[in-house]
Amino acid sequence: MSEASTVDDIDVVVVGAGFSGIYATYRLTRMGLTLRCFDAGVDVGGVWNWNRYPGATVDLLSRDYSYSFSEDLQQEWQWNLRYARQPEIIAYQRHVVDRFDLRRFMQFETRVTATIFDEATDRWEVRTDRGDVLRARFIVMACGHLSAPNRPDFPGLADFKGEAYHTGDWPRDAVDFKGKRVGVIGTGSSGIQAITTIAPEAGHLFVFQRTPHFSLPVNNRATDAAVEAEFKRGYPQYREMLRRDYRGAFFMEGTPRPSALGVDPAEREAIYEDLWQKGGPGFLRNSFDDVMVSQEANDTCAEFVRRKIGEIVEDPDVAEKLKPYGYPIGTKRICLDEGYYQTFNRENVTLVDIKTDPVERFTPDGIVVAGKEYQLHAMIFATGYDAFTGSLFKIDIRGCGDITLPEKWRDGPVNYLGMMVSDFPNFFIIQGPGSPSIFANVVAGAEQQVDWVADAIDFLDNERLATIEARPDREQAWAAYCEGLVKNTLFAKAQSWWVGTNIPGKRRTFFAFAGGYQDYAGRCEASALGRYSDFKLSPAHADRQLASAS
Ligand code: NA7
Repeated sequence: MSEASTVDDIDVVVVGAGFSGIYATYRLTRMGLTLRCFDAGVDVGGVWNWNRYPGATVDLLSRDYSYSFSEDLQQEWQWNLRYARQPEIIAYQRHVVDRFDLRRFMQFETRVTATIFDEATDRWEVRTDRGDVLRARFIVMACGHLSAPNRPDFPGLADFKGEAYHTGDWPRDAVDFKGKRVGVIGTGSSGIQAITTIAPEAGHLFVFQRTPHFSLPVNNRATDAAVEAEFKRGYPQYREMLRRDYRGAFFMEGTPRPSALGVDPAEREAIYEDLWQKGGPGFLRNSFDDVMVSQEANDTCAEFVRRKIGEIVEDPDVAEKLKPYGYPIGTKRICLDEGYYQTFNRENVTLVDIKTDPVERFTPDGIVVAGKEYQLHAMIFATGYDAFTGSLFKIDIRGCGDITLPEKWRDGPVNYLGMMVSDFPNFFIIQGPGSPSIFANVVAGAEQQVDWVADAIDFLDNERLATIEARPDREQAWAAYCEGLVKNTLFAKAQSWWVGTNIPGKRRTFFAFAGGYQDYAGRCEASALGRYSDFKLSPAHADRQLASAS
């Protein structure tokens, strides 16, 4: 450990200035704690700062995907779109940071490279790529579960002379695709949004598809000022309702029936049709309770969407290639779109199947599939992320006994309450494995987790304790509980970043807590009410030594 006398000694280091980091900065500085927040980006935004690709849009209602901690803030902010696009989300985040004067705690274009725990002083030493060295009592990892782009190593990629972009690391300056031959690899949410938006501009767009995803119409539109004004009168009650929701978000009106198999086919079709027409994220959830539990029920839903694809896409061969088969609908994150399937009716869009014939190689001028070279001016990689652990493992994180986080998690990312890891005292992970994260409204989740962290710090200070840390027995119990939640569902069948199978060699684990936002928040609250007796709590190191000597 460095002994430099110039080292800042503060209470908290927050890593990341996205939704979680912004709220952590607000909440913890309002408690009077000294804090620095670092972010590698040029400004606030977190994943939204890097996801600048054309068409990037949130898949929850904007009014849900926003902070609830300030009534003034939620009353004064006006969303323009029901599902906000990236520039509007960034504008909102900047507004929050400036309104609450948080920028003075933040340092941008600075990547945290190491956080190392010193057992002798109960302090974390934090280092950055700009040469900062700090000591902090607490670390709040708010670095996002989708912020380490997955960049597959295609043969010959280094030879490609055209422009290359990743949706998760998009340039700040606008990219001009006008008249160009553009390729896209990846048809998850990012790919689907980018393809739909870029197709009208590109000269020709080639979509290289490995696995077709299920995509549903989002039915996005401008918000109505009168409707919003009326809605805002009940905002606090609405937030209260969201806190009791499985996903911490409003999934549109609808009362799911118990079973897709318990109604006759015509009625079932009418229910799916109604939800399809309404659009948005409520399609699965508001249809039938058993669609994510029973394969047979799920098949009815998947077949409905496949039929829709067949109706929308004019070329039957293209339609057939776009239809997802072989996995239950909803086990890869459902995509929401604004005319994705219609895009394939355009003359300037070509779908290339890279499942049957994988990419052979890149050449200086393009890409070769099934012996044919597709010449490209630009290639877009919409290939997703090394989710959950990718962003954490980029940092040299060492806990007690110098154990690194990757060593600790060799057999899977075990922790307690999705936030704390044994041997890593005072180290809080926001939106980490074992927390609702992607299974909930991440803004609501960030507020709930950061509030829990704030209360835990407050408790330690009041009780004159130095550290809080997960207990191994509780970690095992939490892992078993999380696993049990998905065991009898179709989610266990997923092949995607939800379980890590998109990254070669990554251990298969279902990363999110699937018991629902309300259940999760209740368990966190119970721990706090129980005075954190389910954690290992320790006095300061010097007091520990005194106690053991006497
Ligand atoms: P996703 O959902 O992980 O999608 C990545 C896409 O890239 C998906 O179609 C993958 O096909 C494809 N992919 C990944 N690696 C390869 C290789 N090596 N070859 C061909 N195709 C590949 O990431 P997104 O960014 O779209 O979405 C992530 C989340 O961000 C999203 O849910 C929102 O919450 C925001 P595959 O399905 O693996 O066959």
